[in-house]
Amino acid sequence: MRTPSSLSFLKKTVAASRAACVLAAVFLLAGCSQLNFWQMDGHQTSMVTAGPVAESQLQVFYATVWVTAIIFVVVAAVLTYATIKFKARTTDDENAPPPEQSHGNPLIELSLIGVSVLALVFIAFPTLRAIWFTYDVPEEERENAYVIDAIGYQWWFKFDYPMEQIDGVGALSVANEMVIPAGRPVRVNLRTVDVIHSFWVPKLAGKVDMTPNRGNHMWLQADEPGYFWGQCAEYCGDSHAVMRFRVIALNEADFAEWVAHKKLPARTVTPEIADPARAERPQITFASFKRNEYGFSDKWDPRSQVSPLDNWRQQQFPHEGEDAALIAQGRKLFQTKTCIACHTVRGHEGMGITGPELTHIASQTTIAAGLLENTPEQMARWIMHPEVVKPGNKMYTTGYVPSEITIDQDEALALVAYLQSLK
Ligand code: HEC
Ligand SMILES: [Cu+2]
Repeated sequence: MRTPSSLSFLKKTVAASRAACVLAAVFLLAGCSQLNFWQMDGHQTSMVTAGPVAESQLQVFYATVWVTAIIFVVVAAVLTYATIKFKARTTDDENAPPPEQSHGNPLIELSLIGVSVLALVFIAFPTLRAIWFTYDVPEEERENAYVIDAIGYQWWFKFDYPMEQIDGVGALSVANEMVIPAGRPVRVNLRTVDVIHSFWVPKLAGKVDMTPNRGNHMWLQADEPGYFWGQCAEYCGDSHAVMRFRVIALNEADFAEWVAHKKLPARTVTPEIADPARAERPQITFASFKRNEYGFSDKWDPRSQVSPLDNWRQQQFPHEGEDAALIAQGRKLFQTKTCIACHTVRGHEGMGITGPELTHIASQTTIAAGLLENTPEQMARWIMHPEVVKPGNKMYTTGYVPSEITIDQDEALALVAYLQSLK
């Protein structure tokens, strides 16, 4: 039998947990508003889709949510009803013997099984349809599909364009920013040179693994031109969390122009095309690096007047005020600092294949696998201290460390001037 003191303890516990629930709800709401939860339109949301593959996956999600929500409401209602209706109200109730035990009601149990099976079938239909649909480009559109090979490296992505061959070189190759034609299905062949990675562009298509020694593929389509955030979605080592990329979808004419331009060898800045009178030496303010400070490119200010796609477009034009002499000095340093061992600048020096191709590095919006904005300051930060920006990255561990490479401020200025001239 319960003593009054244990009863009051019980009441206090109930009151305390009620207060805890209210507090938790307040924090949850505050947190959600912080995360733009209600709009659900973050860069890496899968709730706002931009193409048919992501859309079909979202529909599966909703089907599952509705079925489970209905189950939740029914079960919670029955539970609430039983709790209130049959609760012990008096001491007599509390001391009453337990009701007569039975083996249950066969009708209720059979119908519960029946309803569960129906619920599963209801979820299975859209799921199976989506599995078939997302597996490969639909038969009738396969002819029209564009093909890209995406290859995972610790901790960046390489994109080869087998449909765009360059004489004497092979397929067009870029890194970390995959440009695709909008309104056209794109088949992405997934490969990796090292560990398992996973290719994920939330607004365009769900995750598919890049598995060692086993080809994999997926497809996606961006209905309209746009700029999309992507991310490796399978833990792959030290810098997995900052192994990002971008997908830029362009209309047909813009895409053709992009391809034609990327096929060209690297741009060479001669004194004739440079205008040193306007040359302003970029002031590098690099001092120390803190996580999440300005420079991380995963945030896009929603109040910004420029869309991410327009920002990308602006990045395609050469900077004003280039200094041909400084650029030439940077190009020299690019050789003497052994950058050429891992990087290729097609038409200039370098035939490295273990790092991203840098032939047109300056026209990217990001560097270091979608981590930093591609500005002179951020590029200097990356070249001088890659290990601080991206723990364990191969440029540092297999390049700077064994070859004892250090880059000082002046060398960084020249290297950055050179790399920023590669449009
Ligand atoms: C040992 C090979 C190696 C050497 C040497 C090396 N790099 Fe790299 N570099 C890499 C790798 C690997 C990455 C990709 C790192 C990542 O994002 O995780 C990279 C990334 C970069 C990027 C960013 C590219 C992009 O698309 O995001 C730039 C710029 C760059 N390196 C410049 C240089 C310069 C300048 C030098 C010489 C001072 C140099 N690298 C030396 C391997 C190397
Ligand atoms: Cu990865």
